[in-house]
Amino acid sequence: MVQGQPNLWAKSYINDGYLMLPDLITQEECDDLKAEMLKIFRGDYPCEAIPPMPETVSETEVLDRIMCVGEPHVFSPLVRRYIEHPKICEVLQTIVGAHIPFWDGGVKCMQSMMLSKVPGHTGNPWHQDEHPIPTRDRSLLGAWITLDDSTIENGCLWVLPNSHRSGVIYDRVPHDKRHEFDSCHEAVGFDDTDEIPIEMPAGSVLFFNGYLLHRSKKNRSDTFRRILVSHYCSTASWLGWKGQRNYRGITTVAGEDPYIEEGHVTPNVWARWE
Ligand SMILES: O=C(O)CCC(=O)C(=O)O
Repeated sequence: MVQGQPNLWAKSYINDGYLMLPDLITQEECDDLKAEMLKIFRGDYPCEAIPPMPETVSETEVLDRIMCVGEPHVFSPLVRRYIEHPKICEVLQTIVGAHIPFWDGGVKCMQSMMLSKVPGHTGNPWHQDEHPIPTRDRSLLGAWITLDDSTIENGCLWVLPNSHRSGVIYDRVPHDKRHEFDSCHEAVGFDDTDEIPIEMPAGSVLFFNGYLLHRSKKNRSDTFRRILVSHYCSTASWLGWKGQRNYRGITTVAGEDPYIEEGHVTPNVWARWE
């Protein structure tokens, strides 16, 4: 674990493919985000993808009905604040493109997601985030904020150390492990015996590279494992994503946007129900 030493953040991130920093988010901030998550999942914001539920429904019932909400920052000013959180941006400006010669420190966010992971919810099988979201310079990074203590029992992230190094993308296929993982396809073709769990206290942030193989397992505890994860890359990278030559549903969080003349689009909010 590296803390308070920006010169070591980049070294550690490049070498290991991930960097875990505790205490970036205060307990109070975690509580604010958890309260906002409840509103979002209950359907308090007018949004076609998330039909409203009555206010009388319990927190567990609200969080149980949806596994993941995509792009909540579009309608939630509070979530929007966290994709631009000053402490997170300080780290991003140091590590996102640290491997790229002459990188100017520019960082853009192209996606946010909130996962509820109540007891009994399944995990997410092996994958690399650059598989669906390819950058041109291997700069994709996930910033995974845990709002609860994230443990092996409640379904923390597992990573395969060094798997980001080769630059190889492993293809994803349907799997038959629905007792453990959700319906997303699973990356295959590598040896996963060296995987390690990343247990994290609430308020910690895991920064991980888009080529790093990672997964999470089923929540077998009686506690929630709520998270907000946002994905970023260098501002200079075109984003050939969602059928676009250079996807423009982005928020610049550090530096200048060299493609500003291409304008912006508003990301579509979505929800994954199983
Ligand atoms: O939080 C999880 O269980 C999975 C998150 C993930 O795989 C990701 O953010 O890429």
